Amino acid sequence: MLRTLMLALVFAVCLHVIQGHVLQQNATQRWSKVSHKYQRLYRASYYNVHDEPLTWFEASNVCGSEGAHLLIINSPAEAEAVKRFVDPTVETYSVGFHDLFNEGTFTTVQCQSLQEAGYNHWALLEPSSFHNENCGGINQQIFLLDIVCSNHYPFICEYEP
Ligand SMILES: [Ca+2]
Ligand SMILES: [Ca+2]
Repeated sequence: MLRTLMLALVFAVCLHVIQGHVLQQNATQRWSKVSHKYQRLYRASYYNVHDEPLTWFEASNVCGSEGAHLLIINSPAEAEAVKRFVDPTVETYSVGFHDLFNEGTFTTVQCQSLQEAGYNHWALLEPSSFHNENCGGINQQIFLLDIVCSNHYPFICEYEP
């Protein structure tokens, strides 16, 4: 039941993106209230690192409440910008991809494949579990990890105007 609700939520985030415009205006309003917490680091994107560890779903909700989404890395250059920005002692951050819809097929929270998004650099031996690790994370080198969705990690939100 809980899993179904969570999947519905993630799917709603997908739709949110697809529906675009009107909802985007709401997102802009939400973001403007917390924009002072965001830094522009790479191209047009702004980033906010949350140090308080939350589950992946909670993290996704927090980013949504800020009019943003969990970080989607779209290029090695964006990964490099993120690397310079985050706390280098944190081993894992939650970011915006998962394989909740289709086991083993990882998609971003904007429903693109990792290849389409533009960054598909997995850490060594990752993805490591096809059954218990359905959410996305990054390590200190900003390589991708699959992580347990209910584990608590710091996370990064991204806002794209
Ligand atoms: Ca991005
Ligand atoms: Ca893993």
